[in-house]
Amino acid sequence: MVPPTLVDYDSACRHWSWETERASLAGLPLGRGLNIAHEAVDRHVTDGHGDRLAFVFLSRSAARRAITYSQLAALSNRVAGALVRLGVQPGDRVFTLMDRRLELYITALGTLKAGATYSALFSSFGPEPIRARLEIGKARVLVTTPSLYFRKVKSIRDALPRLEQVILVTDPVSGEPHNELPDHALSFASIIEAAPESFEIPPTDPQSPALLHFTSGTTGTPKGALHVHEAAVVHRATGHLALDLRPEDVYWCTADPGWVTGISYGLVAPLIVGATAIVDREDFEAERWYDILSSEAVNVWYTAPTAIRMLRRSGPGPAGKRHFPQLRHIASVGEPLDPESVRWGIETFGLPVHDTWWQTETGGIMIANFRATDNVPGSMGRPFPGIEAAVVRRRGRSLEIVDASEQAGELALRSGWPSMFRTYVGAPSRYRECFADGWYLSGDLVRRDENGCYWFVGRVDDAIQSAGHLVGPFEVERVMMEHPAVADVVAFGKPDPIAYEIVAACVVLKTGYEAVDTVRLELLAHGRRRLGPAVAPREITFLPELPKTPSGKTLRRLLRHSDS
Ligand code: 6R9
Repeated sequence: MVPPTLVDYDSACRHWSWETERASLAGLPLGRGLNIAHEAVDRHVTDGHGDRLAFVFLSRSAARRAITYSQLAALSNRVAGALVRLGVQPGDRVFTLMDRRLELYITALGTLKAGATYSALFSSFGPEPIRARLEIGKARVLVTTPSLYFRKVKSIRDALPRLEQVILVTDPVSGEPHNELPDHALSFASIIEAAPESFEIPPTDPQSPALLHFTSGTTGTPKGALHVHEAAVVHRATGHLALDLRPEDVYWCTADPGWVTGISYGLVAPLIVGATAIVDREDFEAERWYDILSSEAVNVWYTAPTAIRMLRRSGPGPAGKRHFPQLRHIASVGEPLDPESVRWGIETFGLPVHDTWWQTETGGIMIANFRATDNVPGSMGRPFPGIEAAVVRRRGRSLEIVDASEQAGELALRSGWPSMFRTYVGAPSRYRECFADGWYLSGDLVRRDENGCYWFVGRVDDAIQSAGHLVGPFEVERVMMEHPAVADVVAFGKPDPIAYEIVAACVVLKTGYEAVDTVRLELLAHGRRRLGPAVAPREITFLPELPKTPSGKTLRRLLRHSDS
C-alpha cells in the first residue's frame, strides 16, 4: 500500500511554515519571481520530466488525446506569444468561454505566462451571466467557440466596449473555415500557429494577479475574487497533502473549470505536483464515470457530493461490473457530504469519501479529512496545517470567539495564507466586509467537536430560525438522507406567521418510491424521531429534482419563497 503523504497531522501542524512551502516551489529562473504556469508546466520540463503525461482528454466524439508536459509547455508558450503580439499586458484579463477542451487549458496557462489574469466562464451560462462577469472583470480578450459566440456573446457584444478581441476556437470536427469568422474575430489556430514555440515568462511578482474566479452568491451581483501567483504555494501543498497526490498519479477532478475547483484542482494543483490529470468533456453519466475510474486507472479522485448522490441513485450495478484496484484516495467538496455517501465509498470502492472544505475566496483547501487521520463521516475534517480556524460571532465591527462545542458560530480563518483572495474586483467594500480583527469570515455556520473536527451547520444566511431555535439545514438533511426512500433532500426555513420560520424540506425520491401521502407521513415521522419536534421538518414536498446553481449548490432561497 502506498503510504499517505501526510503521516503525522499534529506534527505537521506544529512545524508548519509557509516560508518552507514557498521554498519547495522552483520560482522563475534567476530569481525573477514566481509564476503559476512555470510551476505547473515548464518546471517539470526543466527537471527532465517533459515526457510525462500532463493531461488526458476524453470525449465521445474524438479519440483519447494525451498531452505531455513538453507539449503543454510548447502549446502554452504559443498562446502566451500570441497574446503578447495582440498587445495583452500584465494586468489585462483574458477570459475563456468553452467546454472542457485542450484550448481552455492552454489559454489559461498561456495567459499566466504572459503575466495577464485568467478567468473561466462556465460554458452553460446564458448571455446575462456572461455579460455581467465580462463587465465586472473588465475583460480585454475572450476566447470561445463560434457556436457559443453566436448563441451567447454576439447579442451582448455591444454592451462590452472594453472587450477588444474575440478569439474563436474552430472545432476541427465541425470544420468551420477560418475566413468566415464573424465581427473581426481572430482564429485561435491561426494566431497560435504564427507564434513561436518558445516564450520567456516575464519577471512575475508573486503578489501580482493571476486568477479571477467568480462566485455565485445567492444575492447581489456576482463577486470576482482575485487571486495572485503566490496561491501556487497552497495549491501544491494541499494537492500533495490533502488530496494525497504524487507525481506518478493519475488524477481526476470532475469539476468544470467554470468553477473554482475546476481550475485550482483540475488544472493548477495536479500539474504543480506533476501528476496526470484526466479531463472528460462529457456530462455526468454513471456508466461512463465508473468506466473512466476503471479504465484510466485513476489513483486519486476529487468530486462533489451531488455527483456521488447521482452515482448512488443509479444503484450498485454499474460499479459492480468493474474493478478499481488503482484507486487510492477519494475526496469531495462543494456541499455537505452526508455520512451515507462516505459509507457508499467504502461499499463501492473499499475507500471512504474524504470531505474537504474551502471556498472561491480561500483559493485552496482549508479544512479536510486527511488520508492518515480518522475520517469522521459527516465532518469536514480539521484545518490544513498552517491554517488557523476559529468559530466566531460577529459583534458589530469586532468578533467574539465562541465555545464551538457548545454552540454553532461562523467559521473564521486567520487571514494571511498565500491563496487568500486579494480583493473582489470593482467591489473593495464588499471585500473589507469579509474581515474583522484580522480574521476572514467565511459566511458558513459550523460547530467544532472536542477532537478539533469541524461540522457544517449551514450558511450563515441560510440558518433556519424556528420558534427561537437556530436550526442548521444540513443537520436536517443529513438525517433525512438516512431514510431509504430519499435520493436527495434540501431543508430550508419557510416563512411562518407564528414561528417566524418553520423547517420545511423538499425531497427527491429514489426510483421505486411513489410521491404519495403514506411516504410523506413516514418521512415526517422519521424526521421527528431522529431530530425531535423542534428541528424536524414540518412540511415535505416531493420534487423530481432540486433546483441547483450551475455549480451544484441547492438554491434554498428559491424554495423558501415558493409556495410549494
Ligand atoms: C470550493 C467551492 C463555497 C461554499 C462554502 C460552503 C459550501 C464547500 C463544503 C461546503 C459543506 C463542505 N461548501 N465545501 N459545505 N461541506 N465540504 O465549492 O467554492 O463555490 O465558493 O462555494 O460551498 O457553503 O462557503 P464555492
